Amino acid sequence: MGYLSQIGMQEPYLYLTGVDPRLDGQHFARHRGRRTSVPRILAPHPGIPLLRSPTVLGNRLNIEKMKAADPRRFAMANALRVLAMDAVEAAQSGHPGMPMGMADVATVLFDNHLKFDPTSPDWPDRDRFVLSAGHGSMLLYGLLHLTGYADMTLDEIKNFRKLGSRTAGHPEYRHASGIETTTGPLGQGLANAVGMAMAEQSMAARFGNKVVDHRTYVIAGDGCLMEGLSQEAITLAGRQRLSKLIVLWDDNGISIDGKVSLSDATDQLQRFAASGWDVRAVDGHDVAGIDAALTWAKANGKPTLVACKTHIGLGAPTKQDTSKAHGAPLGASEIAGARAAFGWSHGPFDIPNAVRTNWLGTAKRGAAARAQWHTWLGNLSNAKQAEFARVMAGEPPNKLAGAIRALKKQISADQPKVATRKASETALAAINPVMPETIGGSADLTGSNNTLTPGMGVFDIDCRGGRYVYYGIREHGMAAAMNGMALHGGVAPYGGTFLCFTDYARGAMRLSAVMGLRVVYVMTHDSIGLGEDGPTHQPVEHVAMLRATPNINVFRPADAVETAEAWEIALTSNDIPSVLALTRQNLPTLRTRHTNLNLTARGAYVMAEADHKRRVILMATGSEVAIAMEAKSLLEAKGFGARVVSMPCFELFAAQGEAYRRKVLPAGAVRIGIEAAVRQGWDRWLMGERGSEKKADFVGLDSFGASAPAEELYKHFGITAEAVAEKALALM
Ligand SMILES: Cc1ncc(C[n+]2csc(CCOP(=O)(O)OP(=O)(O)O)c2C)c(N)n1
Ligand SMILES: [Mg+2]
Repeated sequence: MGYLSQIGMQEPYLYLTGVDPRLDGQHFARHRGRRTSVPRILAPHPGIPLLRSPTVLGNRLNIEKMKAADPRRFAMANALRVLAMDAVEAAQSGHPGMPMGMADVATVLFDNHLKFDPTSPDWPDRDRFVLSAGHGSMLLYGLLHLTGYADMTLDEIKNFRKLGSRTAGHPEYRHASGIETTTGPLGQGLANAVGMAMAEQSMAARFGNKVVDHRTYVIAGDGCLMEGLSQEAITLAGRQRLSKLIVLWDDNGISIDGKVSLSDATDQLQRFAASGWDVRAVDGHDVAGIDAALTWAKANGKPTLVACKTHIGLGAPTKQDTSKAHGAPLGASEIAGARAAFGWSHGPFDIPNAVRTNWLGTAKRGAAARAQWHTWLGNLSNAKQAEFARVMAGEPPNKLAGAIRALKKQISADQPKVATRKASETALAAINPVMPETIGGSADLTGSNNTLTPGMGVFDIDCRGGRYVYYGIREHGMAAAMNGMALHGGVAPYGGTFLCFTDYARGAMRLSAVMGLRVVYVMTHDSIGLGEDGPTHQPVEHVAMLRATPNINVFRPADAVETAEAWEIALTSNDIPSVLALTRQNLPTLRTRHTNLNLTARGAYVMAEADHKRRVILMATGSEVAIAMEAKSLLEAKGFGARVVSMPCFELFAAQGEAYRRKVLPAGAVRIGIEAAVRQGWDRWLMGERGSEKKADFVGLDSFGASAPAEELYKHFGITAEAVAEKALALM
């Protein structure tokens, strides 16, 4: 049986053969020196059916055909289209074109495939639906409203993009139930979905594939696929053979600047196929074809791309198929014309009851599946059920606190001289056995990031119970996948790279913060202290940049005890990501007296009190706390009392009450900040908080570092105890 008949497609789609597969329509025409209407070839890859692009759908005649083919779904899709047009018009901003083009695909997905239950939006075994093309937010809001999510009222739709509404310009996680992730930065949703699909597999390995058996569906646009991040996501998903990941590509050939062909000639089907995906092309307005393609996608053994050839702004008389439909209100006459084309006689925001009933009916399938799921869950032992509930709620295990306490005690007794990246490995070796939901990994720097501990096993196609992910050299993809895992729930992701390559992961790290996700970034080689690799690898502005980002805890622990404490905070903070900036070079243990209290949780604390009358406060983080301790000795030897304040986490210190901050940073003394990085971010502690400009200085860096052994670099850049003591003396 041919592919077309398999997915229920007939006229006017033809197999094309004998055409140079490297040439799409435009290239072909240009090749011959003139522009003709040579059809674009969608699938010129051996084994992939060649389809001729639908060229006429979308005009009046074909809208009639769509109606005739399936009046019920046609009307359901029109409801999505008019809600998008009307909401964007009311807001006088937004993106109507994408929802109008993808309404038919979304209708078929929700009507016949997606497993969801609006009465229980967080039901763990629901399918995940990710609108990666987040600018088409009205498609998601329309779907949530029409399928009966209680918090997505018609008023919310009418208040699209208004302050305080659930219907933000782009879908915001936690603003409304059914929004699985924040999207808008293109490509992120697609990459989140990879992590969701991995988490599903991991959870299925732990709890059985009856209790955990769901798919992840993505609607991605041309923009999502053009972003570099998509390459990382696609190749990771292909390598991991995430067969329950299904991407529906809104192949409308249009982006903001005009035709996609202005800037891209990629054969996406070949790209995905080359990365290990199964791929199919379908007419995105042919509901029977979409339905068949989804049935096929669910059955195959690889991640699946369904390229849905659509018309952006379907039905808009002059704006359809143009970038004018992308991101602006269509205007009254276009809206009226589209309504006429659809045969839609209802006013703005008015959805006829029959259509509403059909939409509400789509939720029945999920309700039945959820009832069945409860039976499966009930078949697990009580202990297993409790464990499932615990990990889904993101609660740390009872044993975690004890494990950290024991480790700290051990470190204070042994007083090892180790790099904090090594201390992090030691902490993980204590944590991972008592916290089975952790999923670790590294972007090809496992041996440098020290992220792998014994017994984790490797997460792989035949070993979904493995807890270590070889992410490959995909920092951004790793970060976005970790976001997806955290969003999915049930797992606690952490992943490593060099702190300098925060830049590569930044887009997704920002979204960890925006969404408030428990994701732990293990960022090693955190300063010039990494030595010989030189300026390209030596972060100087990264800690400042991370601190400038709201809602991230940035830890720069001074020794192995602080490292263990930072891990405890990171894993028990369920609504904020954490960055652990860790050294390559060895550091002494400074916390030699054990206390059960997690001092790092205060953000800053007195590491060593002044012996003589306090004249100086030395504030430092990470590797520079040891330098501050040496400087203290130099000053004390001269009779000047110096307090050393370790500041492993600015954010947590800033969150302490005034009384505590005053205790740590009292008025009067000279203040020196020490950090092998740029000064930005330090002035609050140096000059604010009862400090004064005349009595404050900073020892750090304002250039990119250099290539040499670490010790030489510290001397070269003047980050030494002597330099610190000198600056303090100069201010007294
Ligand atoms: C990372 C990122 N870069 C740029 C944008 C701005 N932007 C929003 S939509 C869009 C075009 C996307 O084109 P496509 O996905 O084809 O959407 P369509 O026009 O088909 O709806 C751009 C550039 C963005 N949202 N995210
Ligand atoms: Mg597009």
